[in-house]
Amino acid sequence: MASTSASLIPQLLIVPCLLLLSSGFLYVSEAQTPPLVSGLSYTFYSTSCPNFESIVRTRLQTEFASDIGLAAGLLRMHFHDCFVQGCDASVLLDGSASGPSEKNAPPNLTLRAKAFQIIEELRRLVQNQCGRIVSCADITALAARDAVVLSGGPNYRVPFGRRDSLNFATRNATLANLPPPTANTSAILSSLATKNLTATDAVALSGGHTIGIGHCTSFTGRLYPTQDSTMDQTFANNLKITCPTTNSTNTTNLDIRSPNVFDNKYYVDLMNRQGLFTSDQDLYTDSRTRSIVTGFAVNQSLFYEKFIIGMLKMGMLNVLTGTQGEIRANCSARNPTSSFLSTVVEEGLETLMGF
Ligand code: HEM
Ligand SMILES: *[C@@H]1O[C@H](CO)[C@@H](O)[C@H](O)[C@H]1NC(C)=O
Ligand SMILES: *[C@@H]1O[C@H](CO)[C@@H](O)[C@H](O)[C@H]1NC(C)=O
Ligand SMILES: *[C@@H]1O[C@H](CO)[C@@H](O)[C@H](O)[C@H]1NC(C)=O
Ligand SMILES: *[C@@H]1O[C@H](CO)[C@@H](O)[C@H](O)[C@H]1NC(C)=O
Ligand SMILES: *[C@@H]1O[C@H](CO)[C@@H](O)[C@H](O)[C@H]1NC(C)=O
Ligand SMILES: *[C@@H]1O[C@H](CO)[C@@H](O)[C@H](O)[C@H]1NC(C)=O
Ligand SMILES: *[C@@H]1O[C@H](CO)[C@@H](O)[C@H](O)[C@H]1NC(C)=O
Ligand SMILES: CC(=O)N[C@@H]1CO[C@H](CO)[C@@H](O)[C@@H]1O
Repeated sequence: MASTSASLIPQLLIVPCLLLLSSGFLYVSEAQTPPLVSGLSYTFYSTSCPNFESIVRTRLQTEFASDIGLAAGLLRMHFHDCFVQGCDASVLLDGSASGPSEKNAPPNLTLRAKAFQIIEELRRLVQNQCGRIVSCADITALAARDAVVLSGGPNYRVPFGRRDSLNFATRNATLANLPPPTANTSAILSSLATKNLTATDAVALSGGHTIGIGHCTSFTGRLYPTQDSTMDQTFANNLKITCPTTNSTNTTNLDIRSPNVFDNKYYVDLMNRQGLFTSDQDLYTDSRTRSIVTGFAVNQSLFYEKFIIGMLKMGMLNVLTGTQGEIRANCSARNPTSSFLSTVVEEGLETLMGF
């Protein structure tokens, strides 16, 4: 009996320590964390919606249990949102008669339809509990983080306080801001440089392709009419079976080694000439980024650290804060023209009663 309880004590001590480790945020030191844009904060909803993170996490656990592919859809959604016009949920707005929306521009054609529905479902759950306090842009940023974590990737804290745009981005803005999969490293680096993202950020963020799928049309230019010389032959042969024609509607995994796990295998793929897109494989071909790829391939912790830094920077691109934009009551639509009542709901009754 005495020995049992004696051995129990260290166990009780160890368990919370392990929990702390696994739920902790070990990958990025305080010093490396990019400074927060004014208006964003790690405690933004801690009194106004303390359960925000747990509501989202619980729901996504359920969703991913039935379709882990959704995690990839949600991660990509945040990327597209942030790159086009800023992380303002503009990607979620349905098109209007005034022009084609971001949702309808080619790069977005493959954003999983289900991912839009999930964001809206999360909004409903969160706003049912907290009121119209939490923005669709923040939900999108948090869902991306949880997609990473629940796919086995690193945890990190997400700053909140983003507000939702009043307008959607045009088709032209979308095309101008999202590099195509046919882009070489020069094009990727200069595109990301316009967002103040470095070569390390570019390589780390491309590691998002450690999960998810691509359509044949995104890479058959590397197979036909002539095969890209930087592609492994067996890999190419298999892709030709999946995509017998350039217009095949099939899809294939972005990371052949561990397609549903958020790990560093994407970089191992690149070193083995098994990257799917030109934009991926050229990161290993190009001398400016090759050593970064190799560094991530041999050190997953290093990848995680740089990925988090990249995600934090990306997640702060051109955000709306304070009284800019609005908090949407429906992620796919701008709020009906601001009425006195909706202002009261959003600003809180306290403000009104203060008069
Ligand atoms: C660097 C430039 C990038 C290019 C050129 C690019 C291009 C693409 C393309 C063409 C697809 C496949 C679309 C399809 O054929 O269905 C895709 C999928 C994906 N991308 Fe990227 N991407 C880039 C950066 C990123 C970033 C920064 C992230 C997130 C951190 C990301 C995450 C994803 C994910 C998770 C998928 C899979 C989506 C799914 O399975 O539904 N990508 N990307
Ligand atoms: C969009 O881009 C196309 C091609 O570059 C151009 O012809 C068109 O005028 C642009 N449309 C708008 C609304 O800027
Ligand atoms: C990269 O692509 C651009 C076109 O987007 C092209 O002008 C340039 O020559 C390419 N660079 C290399 C090194 O292939
Ligand atoms: C990049 O940094 C410059 C200088 O700090 C800033 O003026 C610019 O707005 C930044 N660009 C983006 C897209 O954040
Ligand atoms: C889809 O891929 C399978 C093999 O994975 C192939 O047999 C089939 O022909 C492809 N279908 C189309 C429409 O390309
Ligand atoms: C693809 O194109 C070929 C002709 O090039 C056509 O016969 C076939 O029906 C097309 N398939 C799809 C899925 O569009
Ligand atoms: C891997 O990267 C981490 C994070 O930067 C670093 O602390 C560690 O020393 C690296 N490990 C090796 C074996 O280089
Ligand atoms: C949200 O907005 C979209 C686009 O206007 C609309 O189709 C949908 O019915 C709205 N959802 C709700 C719950 O009002
Ligand atoms: C896809 C598209 O055209 N636009 C958005 C983007 O995602 C899904 C997939 O097709 C569509 O249902 C939605 O209309």
